[in-house]
Amino acid sequence: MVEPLRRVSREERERLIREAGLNIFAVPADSIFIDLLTDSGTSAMSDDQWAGLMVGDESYAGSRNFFHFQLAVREIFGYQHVIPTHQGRMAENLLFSTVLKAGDVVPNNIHFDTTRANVEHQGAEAVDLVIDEGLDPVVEHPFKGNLDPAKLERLLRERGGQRVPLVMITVTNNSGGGQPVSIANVRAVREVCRRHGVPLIFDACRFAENCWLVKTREPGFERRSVAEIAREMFALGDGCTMSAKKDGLVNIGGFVALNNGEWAERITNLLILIEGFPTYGGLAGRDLEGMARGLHEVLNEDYLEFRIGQVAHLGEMLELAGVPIVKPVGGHAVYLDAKRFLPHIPQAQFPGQALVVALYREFGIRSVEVGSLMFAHRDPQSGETVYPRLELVRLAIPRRVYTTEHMRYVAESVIQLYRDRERLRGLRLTYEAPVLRHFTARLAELSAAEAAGAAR
Ligand code: P70
Repeated sequence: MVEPLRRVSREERERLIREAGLNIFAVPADSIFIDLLTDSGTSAMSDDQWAGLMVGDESYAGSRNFFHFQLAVREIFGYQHVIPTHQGRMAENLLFSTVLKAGDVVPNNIHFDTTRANVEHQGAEAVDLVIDEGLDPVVEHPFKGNLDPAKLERLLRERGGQRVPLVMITVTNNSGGGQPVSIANVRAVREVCRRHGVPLIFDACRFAENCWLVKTREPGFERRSVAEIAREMFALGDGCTMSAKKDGLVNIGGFVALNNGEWAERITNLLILIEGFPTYGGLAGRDLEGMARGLHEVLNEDYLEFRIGQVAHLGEMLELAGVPIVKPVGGHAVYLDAKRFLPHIPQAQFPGQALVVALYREFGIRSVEVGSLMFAHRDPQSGETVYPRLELVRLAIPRRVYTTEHMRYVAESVIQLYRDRERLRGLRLTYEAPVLRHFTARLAELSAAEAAGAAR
């Protein structure tokens, strides 16, 4: 199947982004030339997955596709209890509303936006404990997604009064640049968790990409298959949440998988209340079949080599031209370092979002900000705005969709924008929602005088 791409004139793009309140989420998708907003739900399904849709069994209870799906998850992840959901944030919501209480603490390498929001929605605190290298866009380290075991040990000791019902590790670490976590690190974190009696749960969205990077970067794993590496990794934990819209290679789907039968039972009861019967969990039977097949396909090493290679190639083209990016390039995306790209725009003026707007307006490319618009928040004690260390713009590559030629167009566009960077101006918010504001925020461009005044 081929999909036409539409070229939209610069005037039309200028009008559309203005009408969208400078929020790229509000621009209609058919007015976008190359869409790198997300790798989530945007992958192309294979012939085998499409064939699987044709054998969808839409029985309310006990659909055969559920059993295929359950078997695939048990084989790949090794967890006994498999609970389907319509996407990742529902898996998070079900898990957190079952096991968290107000005042609890949840450590993670870096929580992604929906994960943090779902933890905070329960009145609990989301704490990011990535290694220091993971917060530095320039330093080279093969596993910048690693969770710092010493920071975890300290937290578990010092927060004696507060409950830590689980520790999470996000593979790969999306908010930190799609960076992988090593098996050695998972072992070290596992050991700290074991000593303190705390379960370890993976956010497994991009597990196959993480395991491929283990195979190619971690000594001792060169000859192991990605499937074996995945089994080894998940055996070190007690369960996972998953958005199958990433490494499940489907357009919709997710799950919670656990070894703890008591948690699984409570989650299943909540699932029936808000999502659906336990053998479909908010999905159609055919969607479960697509996931069952996608979870196996994603472990194909020819595919992974091409996939990770395509992302790396985009990174190399940008780096050769001196464009500041997060190094090394991780799994699913190249991240532009907006702080170094636009040093004349202070973080309070959303340099990342200014870059996102310009990439669309000038070249029809959609990217997403992972910086102050997504993560800045007011400190409840001091009332001051706390800015994230990283101010990034993510160019996420959908799986099995774009060619090298498309990547070349993206690279040439970003390089041209980098040459013209001094023309870009900062932004200010005109509307923000109380949670996950980046999805619906509206912004305006500062005038030259306003920008100079605000920067002073
Ligand atoms: C993305 C999407 C989703 C996600 C994730 C991790 C590590 C859980 C989820 C939730 C979200 C997004 C961001 C910007 C633009 C569009 C979409 N990540 N954990 O692209 O899963 O979306 O299925 O509820 O990355 O990274 P779900």
